[in-house]
Amino acid sequence: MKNKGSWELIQFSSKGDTRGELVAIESQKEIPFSIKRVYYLINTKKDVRRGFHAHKNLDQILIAISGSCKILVENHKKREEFFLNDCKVGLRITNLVWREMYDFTPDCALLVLASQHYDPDDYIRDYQKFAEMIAHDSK
Ligand code: T46
Repeated sequence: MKNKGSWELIQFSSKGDTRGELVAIESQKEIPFSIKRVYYLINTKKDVRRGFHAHKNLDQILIAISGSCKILVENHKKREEFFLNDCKVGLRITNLVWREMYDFTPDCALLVLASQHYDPDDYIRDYQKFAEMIAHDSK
């Protein structure tokens, strides 16, 4: 996969007029891959942290459609925290990136656009194993 172990913010444009706004997102345009799956996290309880894994082969875009949450991402070089509170911004996370999501507001709806169908075997849930994989991969 191109851009493995990386992340970036993607700004979506809004087609606003006097009635309000509309944000359109298309595969291979705003989204740099073909979208095979869409899911969303809602009603996440206060003080809950989710995620705690990386993926072997998955590109995703996370968008806080309403409310806000924080995302911590980590690759072989650095850790970075993002505050997602704008439905016109997506956080793209490629494979081999550890992620944790937390500080969800009660109204947070975190939409995720994914490049692959759901595959439990694609998850790396052991942080030590993840650390070994990225250390090996960066040589
Ligand atoms: C990720 C972050 C951002 C499915 O049945 N289908 C699916 O497509 C997904 C994503 C999950 N599930 C089931 C598996 C579990 O029984 O939904 C339950 C919760 O999934 P999980 O504990 O993996 O959720 P999070 O919030 O820890 O992580 C999710 C995604 O799984 C993951 O790929 O990058 O959101």
